Amino acid sequence: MSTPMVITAAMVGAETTREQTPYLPITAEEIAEDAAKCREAGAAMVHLHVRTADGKPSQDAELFRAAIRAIRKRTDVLIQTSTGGAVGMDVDERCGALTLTGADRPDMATLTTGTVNFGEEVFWNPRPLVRDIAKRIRAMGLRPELECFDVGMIDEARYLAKEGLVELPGHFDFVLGVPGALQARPEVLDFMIAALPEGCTWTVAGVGRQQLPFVDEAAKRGGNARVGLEDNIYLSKGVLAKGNHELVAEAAKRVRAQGREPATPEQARQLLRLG
Ligand code: KMH
Ligand code: ZN
Repeated sequence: MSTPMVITAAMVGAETTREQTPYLPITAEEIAEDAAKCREAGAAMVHLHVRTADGKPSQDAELFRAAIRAIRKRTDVLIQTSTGGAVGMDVDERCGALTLTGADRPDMATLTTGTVNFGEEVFWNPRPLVRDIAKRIRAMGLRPELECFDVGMIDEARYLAKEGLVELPGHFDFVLGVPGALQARPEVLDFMIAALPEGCTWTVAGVGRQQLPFVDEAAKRGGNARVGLEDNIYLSKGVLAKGNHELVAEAAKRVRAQGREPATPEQARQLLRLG
């Protein structure tokens, strides 16, 4: 039997707007309703950003708390909160979700291990800032998803492990296709996988039109995939996805076509060593 495949739904993000798609969830209730549908469609985890009532990207702890509570009221999907936020946010703002404790604590948090061009802007992650976020994640007893927008960020994770700030083997997310960064091509994915430390697991998040094709690429290679409105708003050319769940349903179809099954949250917890 092949390993179940973890589908993560990156539901909100910081860049997608309601002008681009009316199906972007913004309020806690909208996020929770779509998250429950994502779980039914095959997602084991959601990657979470939050927004203010007027749709602006935010990392506010209370907005995260409301979204996490609403999601957990409806579904058992795992919740991975963003520490990336939006470009230009400072470290305390980015780490809003890392102040949540008890029943509101997320299951996982992202950790981007280096700086990268991000369209016309820069997603700023110098070593001292990455160390700071890594320490906060570790202090909460969480394991990070090591988000890598380029291959050097994998080596940087090794460096952080030497400093004792992250544990290896760990779980990586390759974000491929951000304008100005590493693009989504199959040979790039092979190179990223080959660069991983022994025993690590990985997810690939293809941005834009490469999102769904990279579910196939991940399934073929024994990896995991991320889909969702953070990275792509189209189900097919010119057809908007009517919510994250439609992208998850399409991903699950592709996973099964490759002879694998979408993982449950419990299986994902085991596979990603979340304890
Ligand atoms: N919005 C991007 C600048 C993360 O969630 O950790 C960064 C991002 C990464 O989305
Ligand atoms: Zn994100």
